[in-house]
Amino acid sequence: MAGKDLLPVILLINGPNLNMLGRRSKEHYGTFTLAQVESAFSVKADALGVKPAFFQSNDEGAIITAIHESMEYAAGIVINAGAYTHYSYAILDALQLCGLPVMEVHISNIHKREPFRNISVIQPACVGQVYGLGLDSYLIGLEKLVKEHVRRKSAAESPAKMPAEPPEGPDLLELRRKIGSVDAELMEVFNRRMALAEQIGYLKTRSKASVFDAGREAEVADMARQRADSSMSSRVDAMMKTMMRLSREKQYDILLPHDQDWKIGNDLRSAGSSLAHITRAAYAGTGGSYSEQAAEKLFPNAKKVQAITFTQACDMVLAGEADTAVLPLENTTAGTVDNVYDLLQKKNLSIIRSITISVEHRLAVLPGTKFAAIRSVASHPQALSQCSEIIYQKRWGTHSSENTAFAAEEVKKRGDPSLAALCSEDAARRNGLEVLHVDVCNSSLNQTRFIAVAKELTITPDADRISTLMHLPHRSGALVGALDIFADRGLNLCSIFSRPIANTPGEYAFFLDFTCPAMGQDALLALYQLSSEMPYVKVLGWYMEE
Ligand code: CA2
Repeated sequence: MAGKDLLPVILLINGPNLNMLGRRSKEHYGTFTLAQVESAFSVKADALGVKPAFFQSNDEGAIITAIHESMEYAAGIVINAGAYTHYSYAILDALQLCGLPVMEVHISNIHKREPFRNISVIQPACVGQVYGLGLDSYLIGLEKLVKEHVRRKSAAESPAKMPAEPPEGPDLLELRRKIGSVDAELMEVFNRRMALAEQIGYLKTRSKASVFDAGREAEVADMARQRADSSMSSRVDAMMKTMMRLSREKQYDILLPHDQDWKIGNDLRSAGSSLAHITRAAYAGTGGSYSEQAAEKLFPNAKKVQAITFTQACDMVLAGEADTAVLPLENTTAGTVDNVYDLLQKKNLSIIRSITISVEHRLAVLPGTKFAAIRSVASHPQALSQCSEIIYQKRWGTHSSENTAFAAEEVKKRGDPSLAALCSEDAARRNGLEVLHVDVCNSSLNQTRFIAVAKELTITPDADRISTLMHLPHRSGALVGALDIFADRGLNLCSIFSRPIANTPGEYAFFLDFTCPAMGQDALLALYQLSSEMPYVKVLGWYMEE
């Protein structure tokens, strides 16, 4: 208790009729109740490092006694003496004799009301007078009093800088109980705010006004910051951001079913739901490439069509020469295949399926070649980086090829025993190469994730992953804000990646993937919100991950 005992006590006295706040005369005294005044006063007192005490009475004598008694324990008084302000010399005397610093406060602007209210007879006993700010008069009065007039029992630093002593035993319980009751109040206020947001949502179904209004949000944030202790500004900002995002979410819940013009929603709803039309699957590489293996696993009945590059495979789809192109997107060791991400940005293609396959590179040489004779290796840059450790150790030179199967072909064509290929077992066999039994991969768990892209968006009933592409606004916290929208809807982020946006230096496109069932309402609502608030949002696909 030692730390607590050191806290100066500030007594808040409310005079006659103030127990009726919130019930009548709302034009003068607002809609808040005395309980809300006391609760806001407590929060402010906590932030200022003082302990609040409360007294209200409609009786002059009782107020005077409370002032006398406060001399025993209080370090200052904040008083709204009600109508006694204007004529109680008895209260003036009590305040003067108690010798404590006193701050006079009024909810209304007493100087702009009836002449009798312009006069305060208790003013000579007070260090100041705050009026006309509604509930804030109490809080500002308290802050001024504490910061400028209250002598601390400990000569130590200010409470903002002085961390509270760690609570022990019963104190912790007591503090938790208090937090519990603050939380209950918070929930009441939260419910009220959400109910108002809901009403605004319904208004906007008619007015079509946009849900996000940066100017209005800045105003609300400023107002909140002004009501908080300056040391809490950034926390108040974070809380208000969350509050406003949740309010917007409530409004989007209401607006989505009424919005027939939402382009993404209409595209998603009119997407195909079957992959039966996929009879030709393009892949980049020759027979035996990992892309061919992925295409075979994804579409066993489709005819496999070879392309030289990833771009060519995509163009075949766009030209109608293939129904899908199977492309590698990321590898557990070597990371992302950046130019496939770039193709997803540039080409108007949708992801319709994805699969992860184990990639086991082999060291393939001309028959009869000894390991020691190898001087260089050929493969796709990804494969070279997946085998970088042995390449570095053996000081091998590297030749980059379009894909791993081409590398095997190259070794066969050149007939040079010092050149080996890093390729699949299948590619080695098809080119008559011999596989040397050496571990070449940096990691024993080497997997590559492939995607199949098509011209039309197709959402099969077993879809469980959504891939999106977004451009974010130049605002601090924009990425966190976008992620929060998904998190608030309970959606799991499974991948995030960014690439520069072509021709706009310094700007990035974000690829965000989430797990969620086909056409799940939560995902639709998150997309609806994002497409309303972000400069650019595209659904790259909603598909099944094998
Ligand atoms: O503005 C203030 O805070 C006052 O001190 C309030 C006093 C008034 O007599 C002063 O002139 C200014 C009275 C408060 C009366 O409170 C009511 C609460 C609910 C309904 C009617 C009155």
